[in-house]
Amino acid sequence: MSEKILIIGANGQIGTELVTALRRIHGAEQVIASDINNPAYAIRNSGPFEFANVLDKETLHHLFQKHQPTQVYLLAAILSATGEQKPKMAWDLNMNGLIHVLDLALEFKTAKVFWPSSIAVFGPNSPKQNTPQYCVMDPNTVYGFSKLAGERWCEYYHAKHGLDVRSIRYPGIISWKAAPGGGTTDYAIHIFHEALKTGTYQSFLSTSTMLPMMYMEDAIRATISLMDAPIENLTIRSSYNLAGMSFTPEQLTQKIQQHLPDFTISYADNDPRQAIADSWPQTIDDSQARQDWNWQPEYDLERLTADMMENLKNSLN
Ligand code: AKB
Repeated sequence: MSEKILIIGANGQIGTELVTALRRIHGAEQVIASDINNPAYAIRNSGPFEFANVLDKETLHHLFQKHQPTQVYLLAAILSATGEQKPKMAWDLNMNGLIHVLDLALEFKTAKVFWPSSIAVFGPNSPKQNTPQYCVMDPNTVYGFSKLAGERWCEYYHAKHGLDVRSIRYPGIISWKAAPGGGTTDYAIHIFHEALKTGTYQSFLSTSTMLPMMYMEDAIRATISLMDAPIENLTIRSSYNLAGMSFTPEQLTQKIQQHLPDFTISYADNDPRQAIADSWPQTIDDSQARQDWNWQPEYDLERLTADMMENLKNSLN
C-alpha cells in the first residue's frame, strides 16, 4: 500500500530531517510537511507544504480531509526551557494539539500516528542511573508533565479505540542542520557552533551535569524503525525509553578539544535550566526498545563529535 504521510510541526529540529528522510523513502509527493511558520528552503522546495496551527482544529480537519493520511507525525511542541517561561501556552499546545490529532486520526481512520515523548517525563524521584521504562515519575516541568499526560492519552486511545499510536521518549537530540528550540539539552548543540565560530563557549549547565543524548541520524532511524515495526511486536503504547549515549559538558569539551585544541569553556551560575537538568535521568535503560523493534544506536560521543565538527564546519563556510 502506498503511504500518505502528514508531518505536523515539520519546520523544527526533528521535523526538518524527518521530512527529508521520509520523502527519500516514500517519494516527495507522498509526504506533506506542515507548520505554523514559513518552511525552510529544503522543505519548501522538496515537496508539498501546508500551513497549519495544531490548535486550529478546523484547519487540521481540512488537512486530514484533503490528504487522507495513512500516517501522521505530530512534532509541534513547546520544549522544557520555553515551557517554564510560557507554562499555560506549553500545556495548551502540547496537550490540545495531541488530542486534536488523536481525534482526527480516529475520524479519518489514519493507520498510524507518531508522537514524541521525552526523558522529561522523569522527575527528581525517578532513578537517575539506567532509568527503567517503569518507575516513579514525578516530572516538575510543564513540558515534562504535559509529555507524561500525553503518554497516558496515547495509551488510552490505543486501549479504548484501537488507534495505532507509537511513541519514543527522546533524549536530547544533537544535530547540525536545523536549530533546536528552547530545550535544556540545547547547550550540546550551541557548543559546537561557538567552538567553530569563536573558539569559546559559556555553558548554561555545570561541568558535571550528565544527560542522555542522541545523534540525529540515530533518532531518525529509531523513529522510522518504530513506525515500521510489526504491530504484534509492540508491547508499549505509552512511550518507549530510548538511549544513545550520555555525557557531561566537560566530557563533550574534551572531545571537541581533540579537533580544536584551543577551544575553551566557562560555566554560567544560576541558570534556570540547571534545575531542569538536575531533575532528569543521567542514563536510560532502553532494553524494551531493543527487544521489541531491535533498537541499536550507531553513534557514540566520539563519532557524534567528529560528524558534527565536519558537517558544521562545511555549512558555516
Ligand atoms: C529539551 O531539552 O527540552 C528536549 C528534551 C530532552 O525533550 N531536548
